[in-house]
Amino acid sequence: MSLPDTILALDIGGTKMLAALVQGDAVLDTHTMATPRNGDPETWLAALFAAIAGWKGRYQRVGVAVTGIIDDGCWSPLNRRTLDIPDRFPLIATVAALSGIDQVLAANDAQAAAWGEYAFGAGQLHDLVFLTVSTGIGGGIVVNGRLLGGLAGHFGQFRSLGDVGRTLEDKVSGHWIAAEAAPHRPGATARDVFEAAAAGHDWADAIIAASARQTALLCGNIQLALDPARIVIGGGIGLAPGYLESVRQALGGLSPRLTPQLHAAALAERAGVVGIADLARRQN
Ligand code: BMX
Repeated sequence: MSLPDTILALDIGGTKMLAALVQGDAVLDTHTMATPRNGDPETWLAALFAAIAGWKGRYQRVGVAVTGIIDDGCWSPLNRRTLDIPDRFPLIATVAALSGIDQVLAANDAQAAAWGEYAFGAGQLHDLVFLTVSTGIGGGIVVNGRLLGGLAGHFGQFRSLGDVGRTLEDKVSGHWIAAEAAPHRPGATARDVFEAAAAGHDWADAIIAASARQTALLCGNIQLALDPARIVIGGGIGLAPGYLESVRQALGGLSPRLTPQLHAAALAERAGVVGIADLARRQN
């Protein structure tokens, strides 16, 4: 018999879609699919629900964390290079129809992960800023025990003068790392670049170091803006071997008072599903 607080949690990022059955911080079952880079989110979601059809009856609520922003139950992209979805896709209505459940909560993926890390992971109930360095760069902010919603935490969308049409994440993220690698190794993914760096290729080292310097600068600026007790770093790039250490090294010149306390995300790639499940559970 299923317990009343089993939540179906979905985390839809720019690279993969993760479905999980979650109780508290325990992940009971998972299913992963690559996020299609084109087409209609309705088709992707239908495919995901077909793959987990056997879970029907095991969950009573649904939480959906997505790359992009949610307004009035609708999902829109901020940066189409991270994921090219239509504006104002009716996410909550679509998931309610596919799941047959009307209690559906949707939120930004990094905000959901920030809550997961705060409640169950590296935050240990300390106020924090969570930063995911993944396909894009996302973030979430917990202040006085409250998760900020709306645009809050979208650090990847920061811009600099002179960068016409480009955002910070276009110079740091997995998407950027793969693009920088193309002249050296056509078709290489961000993961291939980390493997090449581990195998001693200087070009790969240089790309990762450039990304880590930008992330360090961002963390220093976040500290000045919000002075969080911790900055928790997650995402496929953020948690890749050696990355966090490179960010710490790049922060080396700062005075101790200005230096952020960096922690690796403890829930790793489960942070989004654990976080959105807890937020869905708390919803009346
Ligand atoms: C982008 C933006 C954020 C998201 C972040 C990380 C889009 C589609 N997404 O900044 O909402 O949190 O990427 O997303 O505009 P991920 O897919 O890399 O996890």
